[in-house]
Amino acid sequence: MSEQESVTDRVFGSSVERREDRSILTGVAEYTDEKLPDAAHVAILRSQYAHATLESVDVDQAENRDDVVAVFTGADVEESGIPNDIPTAWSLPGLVTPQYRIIATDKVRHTGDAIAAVVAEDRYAAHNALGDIDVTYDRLDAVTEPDEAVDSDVTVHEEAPDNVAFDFTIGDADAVSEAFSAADHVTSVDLEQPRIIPNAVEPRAAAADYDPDSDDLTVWMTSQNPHLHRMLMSTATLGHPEHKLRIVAPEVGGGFGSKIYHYPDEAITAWCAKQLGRAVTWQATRREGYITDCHGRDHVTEAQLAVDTDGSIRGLRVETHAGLGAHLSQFATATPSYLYATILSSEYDIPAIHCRVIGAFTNTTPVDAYRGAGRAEGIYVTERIVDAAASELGMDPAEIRRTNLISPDEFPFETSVAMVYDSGEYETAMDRALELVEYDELRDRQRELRDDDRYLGIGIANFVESAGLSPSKAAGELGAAAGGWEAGVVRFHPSGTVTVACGTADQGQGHRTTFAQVAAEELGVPLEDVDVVEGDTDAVPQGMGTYGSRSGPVGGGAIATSARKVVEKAKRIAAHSLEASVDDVEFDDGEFSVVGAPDRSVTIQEVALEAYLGHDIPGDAEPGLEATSYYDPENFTFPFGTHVAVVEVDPETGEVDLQTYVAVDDCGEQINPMIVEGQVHGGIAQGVGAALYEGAVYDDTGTLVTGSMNEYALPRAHQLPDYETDSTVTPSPHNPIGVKGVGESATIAAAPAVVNAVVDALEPFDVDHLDMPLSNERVWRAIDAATEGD
Ligand code: MCN
Repeated sequence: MSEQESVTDRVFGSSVERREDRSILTGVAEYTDEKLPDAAHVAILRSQYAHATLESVDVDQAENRDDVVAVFTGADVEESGIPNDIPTAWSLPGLVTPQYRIIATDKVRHTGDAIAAVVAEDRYAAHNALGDIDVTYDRLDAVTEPDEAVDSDVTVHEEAPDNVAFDFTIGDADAVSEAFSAADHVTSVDLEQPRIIPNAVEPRAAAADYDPDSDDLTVWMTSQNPHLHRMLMSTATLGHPEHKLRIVAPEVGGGFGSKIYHYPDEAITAWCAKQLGRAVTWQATRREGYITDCHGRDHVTEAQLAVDTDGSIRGLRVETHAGLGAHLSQFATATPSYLYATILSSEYDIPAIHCRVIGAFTNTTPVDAYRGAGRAEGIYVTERIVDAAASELGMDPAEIRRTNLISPDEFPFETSVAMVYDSGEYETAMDRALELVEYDELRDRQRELRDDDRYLGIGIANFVESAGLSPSKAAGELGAAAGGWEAGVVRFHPSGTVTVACGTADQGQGHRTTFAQVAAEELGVPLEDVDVVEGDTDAVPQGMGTYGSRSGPVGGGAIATSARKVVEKAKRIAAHSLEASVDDVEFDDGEFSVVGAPDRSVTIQEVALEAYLGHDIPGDAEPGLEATSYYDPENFTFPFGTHVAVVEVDPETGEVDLQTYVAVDDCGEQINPMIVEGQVHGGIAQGVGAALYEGAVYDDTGTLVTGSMNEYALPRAHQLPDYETDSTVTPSPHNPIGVKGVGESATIAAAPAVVNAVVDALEPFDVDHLDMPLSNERVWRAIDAATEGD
């Protein structure tokens, strides 16, 4: 334990070192693929085509190989009689939900669809045998773009002849029409947000062990939410009794949303283990991950802003075609509807907003939440169109934002898209960001440089994020098949040390550190005396998992609530042994003492021992000292902030040089400022990646052209500047520890900040919008088109 970690004085809020790092950095940490070293290996045959009828699947030759244990097809899975239907976890009115089989039987709808599974003695044998499976396809035309899908002759699912899975609207259309009629000016922007492919360090993996005698099935897997995976595998795909199914997420090398979902692959792996009565393991290759891990974004949007000449925004109208891919992933419905449309107000008081989203099936990898999910897409629309309006009105982008900011005395603030923001000091954060970047000086410099044909651009993005989906009842009324609560257990051991268990599941966020900080602070015990358990359905009673920046506010809230229950009980026991009334006992820094008689005191560790001895506790108290809470927040938390990007664009090459990046974030109380800063750093990289480099490309046949890291451009360290980060602290008034989420904030802010900066740089060329990714070619072509004939 480092010296820093022993600090118990206000451990909440201090930058203690991450406990997780030593084992990760020294290679001691164990990942799924290492869990069953003697297991047989599963390899999965994927479709050669994006859209085809399966005429026949001949596995004889593969089966006859010496090193092959078995080969299974979709027909074998059907015959086994399991439910075999990966479900969506969020229904919408009129939603079309075609069956999503774990191995295809009659038709394949994207190149990631599974056609057969080989089990062999080793990984190479399993992959080699895939080549011996003979599939006869009847190839069909494919559709890949969501806006084209709804007018296409191609039908992905017979249940949805026009490829429309849902048609969602929110907001008051009449009020928006009135706002547009009354406004001085209307700004329109058409924009596309391309697909993002998640790139965790560890590709997805599963390992399964089945004991036919006890019927116990254990699955280790790369999971962001083991309990949800257990429930879905039990009820929807495998039909294995939930209490006989254990899901364990060991070290998970990053997720970014992609490991939330129940994919066919872990069900196939577990099903093979059951069929064979033998341990099996499956590890995705990177290429396999690119065509099967749910992608993010894929929006085609038309937006209009009604605004007066003084910059006051009157209304916003948005219509989006959202790509869902070939199958409905669990949150594919909620992400482009509720998570997207309800954040369109950003930090502004917009009196009328209306949004329509058409969710469309295409012959592509399923689309679901990716870091920033829905909120990133929504904030991008608003922050782009506000900039476009500023440009058309001849206003400074900072000033149009300032004109419309929700002021601190307006909280709780109800937006016109159904959110009630909990707290915010938007102008303070924005002023701080502008001060750090030296905004006024930069504008002067921009003017000077333009005289020398140099093109500096300054991009501002304000944002609000809805973090920690809740409350459960409201989510249920809107169609969710999952709750917004989190379970937290705080258990004293007789010797005075503490185990905390939480239903969240870390993939790199540092929960073992921050959750220990929360418990240590509440209980007044040394940090090193608290251990944190996560990611195992046998060790944690229940849980909802880690996504949507919920673990800090909701998991942390559950742990604090349990710790407070423990302290309450301990106080009664302490009062009993101090022979004082409970009302006369106070608790401070791990010690109970009698008010006015500080020498009459007992430590919480002494009380813990007494609680387990049970010799001298109040008559109505049970022995033991532990508590479990299912904390169900009354609302989301709403982190916010302002990011500013500064770029210089080379007009000869179109190259964008990202020179400066300033981020001011407010995530309420910070459990661990160093971890918060790390989250902001990682988030900026992913937002910059989306703005400048990333973006999946399909050809017309539905083949993923950017199918590996050779073609899909991820941001490299040398392409990112040193970030300047700062924060303000506006606690969430309803969260037990004042915490708001932070895990996605920077990804949400970075893409619009960078795109706004590039478009600002190109103002002299009258370029009013460019779609991501802003590759050199795309930027150069825009400049070239603008200067043609010059
Ligand atoms: N935290 C804090 N103070 C706050 C808020 C949070 O100290 N006011 C701490 C938390 O205790 C936690 C971390 O910051 O250790 C992130 O907290 P939170 O914002 O609650 O987010 P989650 O832990 O729920 O993580 C999910 C979020 C999401 S949605 C994605 S995507 C993402 C992200 O976190 N994926 C990540 N950050 C990631 N970081 C890594 N290393 N790997 C991923 O896959």
